[in-house]
Amino acid sequence: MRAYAQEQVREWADQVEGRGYAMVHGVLSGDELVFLRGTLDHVYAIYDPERDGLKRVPGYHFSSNLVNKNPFFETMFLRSPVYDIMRLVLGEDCILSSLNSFEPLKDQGNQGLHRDGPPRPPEETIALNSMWSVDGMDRENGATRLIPGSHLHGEPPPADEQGIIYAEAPPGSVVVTNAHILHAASANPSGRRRRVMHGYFTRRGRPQQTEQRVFLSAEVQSRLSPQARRVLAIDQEP
Ligand SMILES: O=C(O)CCC(=O)C(=O)O
Repeated sequence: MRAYAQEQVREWADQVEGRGYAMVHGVLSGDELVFLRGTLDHVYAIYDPERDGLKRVPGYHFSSNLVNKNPFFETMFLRSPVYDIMRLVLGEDCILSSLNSFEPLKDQGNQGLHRDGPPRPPEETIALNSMWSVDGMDRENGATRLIPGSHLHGEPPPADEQGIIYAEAPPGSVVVTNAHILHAASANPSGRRRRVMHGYFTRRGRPQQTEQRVFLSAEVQSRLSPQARRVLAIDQEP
């Protein structure tokens, strides 16, 4: 696995706290992207809201509970430098809240700006998201848009979306965001594929969006590493 200099990881963590996002290139290899395209299409096709914990999202390909879907996802969330950034901002013992995948379909996807959770408390960031780009995202296929710095106040989204930028992310890159930032998926007028996985982390002690102990099968739980069990909060309350 690729090693990253501590100073570089620190710089990304500072960006996530300062402007609210960091862009990390080359986290997934070309072979992994080929594998993920096929695997995610299979996962979308067999999605079961009852088993996987969240309703379908009309206008999108969607799956929650990815850790339960393929051994690849049982370690992906521990990968450097994404997990290192999470630990720097959220504490060594931070946990994975959910691992989902989300893709706006042609002419769909124009979400309203929102925060993932409450405004940021003055004392500390509670949660970070990581968006793992499988096909690449740009302005024509529904890139995430966000307002840099908006995690530092609790004001509602501006109607004119002033200050918006598009997180254009080539295949294999990961956009790490402060979960308190105003952001949204954009419309996908081109209909080009835009598969993205969302690895959402939070501080230990906070509830998980997917309570992993409940939603992971006995078979998956039996083969998790001790580190993965800790980060998924399998053996204790989150
Ligand atoms: O995938 C994206 O571009 C953002 C999705 C999002 O913000 C959400 O579903 O809450």
